[in-house]
Amino acid sequence: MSVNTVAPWTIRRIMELYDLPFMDLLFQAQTVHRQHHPANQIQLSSLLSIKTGACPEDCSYCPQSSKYQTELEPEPLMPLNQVLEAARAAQAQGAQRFCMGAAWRSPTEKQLDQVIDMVSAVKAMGLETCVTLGMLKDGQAERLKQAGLDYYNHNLDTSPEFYGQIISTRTYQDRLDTLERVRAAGLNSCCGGIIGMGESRRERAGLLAQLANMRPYPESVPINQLVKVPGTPLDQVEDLDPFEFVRTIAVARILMPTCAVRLSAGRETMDDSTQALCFMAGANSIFYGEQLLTTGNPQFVADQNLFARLQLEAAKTTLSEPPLSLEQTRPRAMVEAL
Ligand code: SAM
Ligand code: DTB
Ligand code: SF4
Repeated sequence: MSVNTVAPWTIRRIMELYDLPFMDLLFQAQTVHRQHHPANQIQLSSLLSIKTGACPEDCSYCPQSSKYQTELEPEPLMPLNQVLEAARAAQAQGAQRFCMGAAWRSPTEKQLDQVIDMVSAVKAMGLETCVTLGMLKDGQAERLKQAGLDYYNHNLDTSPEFYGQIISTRTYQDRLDTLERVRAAGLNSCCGGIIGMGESRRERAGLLAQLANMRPYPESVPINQLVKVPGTPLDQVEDLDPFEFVRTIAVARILMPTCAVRLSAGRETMDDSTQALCFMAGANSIFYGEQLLTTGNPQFVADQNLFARLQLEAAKTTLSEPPLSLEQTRPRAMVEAL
């Protein structure tokens, strides 16, 4: 088969990777990882919720949805000076990217004006910038790009088959349309999902197939473990076997060799050994900071200790490297096996 006519990843091929003996899967993932990334380097992104709660969407996992009774106190859009204070604090701790999240279905032009001021000011501090604001309309991604935005985060969350059990207020196609706008504006795409919502392994494979078959696939792929928040419809869902989460990281690494795979939400309840296995499986990015958007994340000092014990270090910025095409990035042996 010619490398120029690469077939999409099929669910069957992805399931074959998932089904490998655990050690074989990790070995393969770490081998792919080392062909494309410096060993032992982890990218550090810090998160800030710039507008919290009272969201009209019904995402079943989310404490910020207005449809569910959680303990969260809604907060309006944060003033610029507070955002910059948080960005300075994150930078002082060693964060490389500052990600600002808003609980919106989609921003109005006026809201976007305010976010644009935040993006340019954070960028001017020498931090990489990322925002997640919900669905974008025509022209909005271009405005963000002009303001100096590096990444737009918009997750597919799960497979198309399982999606209807999780969200009813926006469609899978709505998400793909926003991701298209992000790409067309020349922004880097940050797109991943949530594992442990009661989906099957086949549905996890379905999410990874969607991500890996994008052309090009996202530069940044956050793999979140569900944070179970009391009051949300998923707060009683059964715990996922940690090895299944590690397998998901490994398969993501093999399918998308050049992307940053982010070990995202869920680290607060994950033991150090599981995190180390995730790094072995090819995770090379984390959310660094004591808060995600509304829920907790490990203390700075805990992460600094973990890095010291594992001899991991903060990565150099990856922004100067242009994304490779799918054909360039899929290892030849895998292409031939398809
Ligand atoms: N409101 C915007 C949107 O959904 O497009 C942006 C913010 S939203 C909170 C960003 C992402 O956070 C979601 O797509 C989801 O993947 C993740 N997320 C939210 N709640 C979570 C939870 N309880 N556990 C894990 N990930 C979660
Ligand atoms: C992503 O994939 N995970 C982050 C970020 N992108 C915006 C959000 C995780 C949120 C976890 C629940 C909370 O703290 O509200
Ligand atoms: Fe709103 Fe985003 Fe939460 Fe969905 S995930 S309820 S869109 S804040």
